[in-house]
Amino acid sequence: MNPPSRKIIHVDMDAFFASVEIRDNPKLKGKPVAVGGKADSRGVIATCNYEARKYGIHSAMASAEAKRRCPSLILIKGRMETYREVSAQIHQIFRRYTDIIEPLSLDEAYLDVTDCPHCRGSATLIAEQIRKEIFAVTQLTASAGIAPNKFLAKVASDENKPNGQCVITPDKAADFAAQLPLRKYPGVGPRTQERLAALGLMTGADIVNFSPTRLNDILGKFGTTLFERAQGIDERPVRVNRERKSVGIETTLEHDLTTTDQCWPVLQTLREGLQKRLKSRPFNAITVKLKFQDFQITTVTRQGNEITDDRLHSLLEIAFQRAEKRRIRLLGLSVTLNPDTPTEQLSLQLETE
Ligand code: TTP
Ligand code: MG
Repeated sequence: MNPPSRKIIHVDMDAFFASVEIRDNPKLKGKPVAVGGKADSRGVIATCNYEARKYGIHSAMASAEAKRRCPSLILIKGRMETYREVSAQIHQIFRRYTDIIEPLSLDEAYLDVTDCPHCRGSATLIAEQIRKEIFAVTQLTASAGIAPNKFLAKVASDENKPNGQCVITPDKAADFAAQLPLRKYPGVGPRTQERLAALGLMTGADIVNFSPTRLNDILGKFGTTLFERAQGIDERPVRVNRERKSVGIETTLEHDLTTTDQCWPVLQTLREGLQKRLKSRPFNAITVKLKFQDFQITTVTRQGNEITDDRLHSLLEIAFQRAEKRRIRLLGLSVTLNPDTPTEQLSLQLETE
């Protein structure tokens, strides 16, 4: 017997940081606005409004490049505190409908409303109502995807952005995944997409008709996941408190680095800073993060409760191998705290100043 179909909603605020800034300063309305670091200090764009997106500006683009594309761009530093407050407000609204909430970031969450009695159990109406309440409370718009699983709900929430929603009923799940271009599959970045395109694989349907074994050879474990997703399948539950608490520190480098020897002293400094921040709280895993000149990010994580030179070196080596001749523009170091440790959560970092 098949388990009963689930009802999952993915809610995602529209141009979140930028929308908050425009709400609080209506003079910005209708103008291209971005939130991010300064153009003259290697800052990057965290996000921008839809007017700015018309110029090709997007998250993670260098602010200097964004300014080149749109000289009239209004660049704002950002107010994390306020974004956190709004995030708390929307979560309060979510909780009126379900306790099964999995936050993905400040402005995004999955909700499992399978057993929600509101709106006669219609997830479509629940999503509509949630978006209305969000607007009433925050004057900000959200988009939503409604589907039988997380993967489809996430993709669906992008379909009618901004201020829209999209429903994928269980009977349409397979067809929807089949026609979906692979670049829209979460987890398929530009590089993976290129590798798949080189094999003639462009859509979900192409994946379904491809050999799962070969897919696994090419993409490892993700190959198996992708094969499932391409059929519209995703059994992952909505996990409450999914975020594993971590504490980290990172630095955008003054000048790009090209060797591990150059990275090593920076990593040492990060370790000192992290240890200060940690105040001897116990942890069980260590992560090194590199951002390359093209803004691609890679992370390597190893189990461990101590940041020894050896461990740090090997993490750096592994991460660095993925550079493939690209220069390093940012280095980060973080640890995953043991469960039940009181924490302050690692927040989305704006790379300002
Ligand atoms: P997103 O939901 O990815 O983007 P968005 O809400 O700005 O726009 P969209 O309408 O397309 O959903 O991210 C939410 C917020 O997280 C975003 O406003 C800024 C922040 N953010 C970063 O700080 N760095 C990043 O690289 C990304 C992608 C987002
Ligand atoms: Mg968003």
